[in-house]
Amino acid sequence: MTLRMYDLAGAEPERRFSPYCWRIRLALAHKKLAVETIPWRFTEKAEIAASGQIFVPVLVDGDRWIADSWTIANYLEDACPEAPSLFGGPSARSLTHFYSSFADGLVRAIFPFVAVDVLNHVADKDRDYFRATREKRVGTTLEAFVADRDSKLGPFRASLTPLRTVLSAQPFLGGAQSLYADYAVFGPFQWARCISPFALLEPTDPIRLWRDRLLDGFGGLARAAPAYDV
Ligand SMILES: N[C@@H](CCC(=O)N[C@@H](CS)C(=O)NCC(=O)O)C(=O)O
Repeated sequence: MTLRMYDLAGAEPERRFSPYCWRIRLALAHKKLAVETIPWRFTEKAEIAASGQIFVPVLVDGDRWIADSWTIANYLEDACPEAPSLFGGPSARSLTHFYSSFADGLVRAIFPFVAVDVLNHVADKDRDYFRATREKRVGTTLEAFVADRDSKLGPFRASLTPLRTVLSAQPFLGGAQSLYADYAVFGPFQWARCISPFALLEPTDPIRLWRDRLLDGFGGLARAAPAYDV
């Protein structure tokens, strides 16, 4: 397989910060697949037009263009059955869909903390697009949206209790080893640390310790990315 992946980048080409792309970076590593990542900016829609949609990640396998992280994860699982399973079996695949969807919700839950930090890292040519699309979505300016983020931190951390309970009892959501469920939930936390100095998690939080284990996975793949030490 010769794989390429369009991967969201900021003003600095090496600052890769999409929560959805990070899931797939780790999924590819789990499957022991090499990939060429192509830095992509929000406004470069023409570059991924062959995928028939406007979001990354987009994986290109020969003449196949595959979009949407959940679709890509399933594609990798089916295309490489001999490599370590991303899901751990058919029932686990169905259960993992929930983790993927839960992680999408985490992206929405974290955005009120990092919205302006994202804006500050996007490429110049993306700034107007990012601000306009996101302000339309949240119904206010990005600055107003994050203004009271300190007061939202306690409720956010409390909302993570189910995740914390499980990760206090076992090293990974997958058990002794990480699986795609881990990569899906890791993505939003990696997104946040790649673009924001705001500490979402306390240093001793079992969720942070789990996140750090994933940062160290695959030879420190995710830790090597430009990011803040939070
Ligand atoms: N459901 C998609 C969501 C992907 C997504 O929202 N990607 C963002 C980057 S984090 C994007 O490409 N946004 C382009 C835009 O907002 O125009 C997936 O799971 O891959």
